[in-house]
Amino acid sequence: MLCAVVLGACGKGGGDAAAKADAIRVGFSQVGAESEWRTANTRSVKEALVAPEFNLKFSDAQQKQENQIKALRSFIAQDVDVIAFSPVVESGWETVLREAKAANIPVVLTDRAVDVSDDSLYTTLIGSDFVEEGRRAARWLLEDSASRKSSGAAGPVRIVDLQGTVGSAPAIDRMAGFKEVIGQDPRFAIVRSQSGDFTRAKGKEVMEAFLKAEGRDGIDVLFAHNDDMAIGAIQAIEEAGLKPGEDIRIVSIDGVRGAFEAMKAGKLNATVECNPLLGPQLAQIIRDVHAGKPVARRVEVEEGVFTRDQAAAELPNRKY
Ligand code: GZL
Repeated sequence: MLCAVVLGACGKGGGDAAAKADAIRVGFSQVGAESEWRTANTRSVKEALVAPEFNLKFSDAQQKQENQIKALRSFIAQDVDVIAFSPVVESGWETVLREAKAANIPVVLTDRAVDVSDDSLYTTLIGSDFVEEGRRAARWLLEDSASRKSSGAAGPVRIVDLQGTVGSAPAIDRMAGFKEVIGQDPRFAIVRSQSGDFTRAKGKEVMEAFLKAEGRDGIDVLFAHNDDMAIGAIQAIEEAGLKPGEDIRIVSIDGVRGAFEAMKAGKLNATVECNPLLGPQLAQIIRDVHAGKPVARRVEVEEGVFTRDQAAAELPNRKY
């Protein structure tokens, strides 16, 4: 076992040994290119896993789990040194991860988690605390609602919830964190909840349906699980003749450039940062795993919350 683990961590024998000796062969399966966040994440990974230290095999799954499973099997067949991937959804990974383990290829999860019965099927997870991101969005809403003069309108603050990809860790956990803070508060009611799959186009489509179902005056707040869906929803709100950021208060998550531009224009009220720039930390984790060094089971990233009044000053500092 020890010998197998050392061999696994230190690269493979056979084949073009000289090339393998020079480069850590990494198979990376990315969710897709569905959002500004994902684009920035891909750029960060590709900039960090560069030759000659790394030999990166990168695959874009176009948000389809079957494409990710195919990619992982291809990496196993190519006998890479390390597999890294951002799982599009939490479930359905047990079999292919057992194949990677049987091939003695360590697996590093980036960004999103998996739900498996055997934690030894992956070495570590590097990414954000999505539950805390959901809590932060709800805490902003509590402060915002407290600071606004009560309109005297009867009943609770009516919230519509634009969820991320169904079954994905960020969608599940952001909702859990948001509900943990306001779910039991009678001053708030989540009146509609539907997935916009983290894309602008779907976010606009779902917001149009929310407005049609609830009526022009039936929505007070939009909680969007990412900025891209919020930006799509802003278009729908404007097309309905309403003022985003005023008639409907909007809080979303990611902190991408588009969100800061929307806040600067007064159309988005707050964004909870979710840092996509995981490349350098991922590269170091892969180096350590490849060298057989122990790595932390969970590596988190530092993040903040930004509001409309901070947008203009912060925009020039944004790295994604
Ligand atoms: C979060 C990441 C999510 C982003 C979305 O870490 O998985 O996926 O919030 C992206 O923008 O599509």
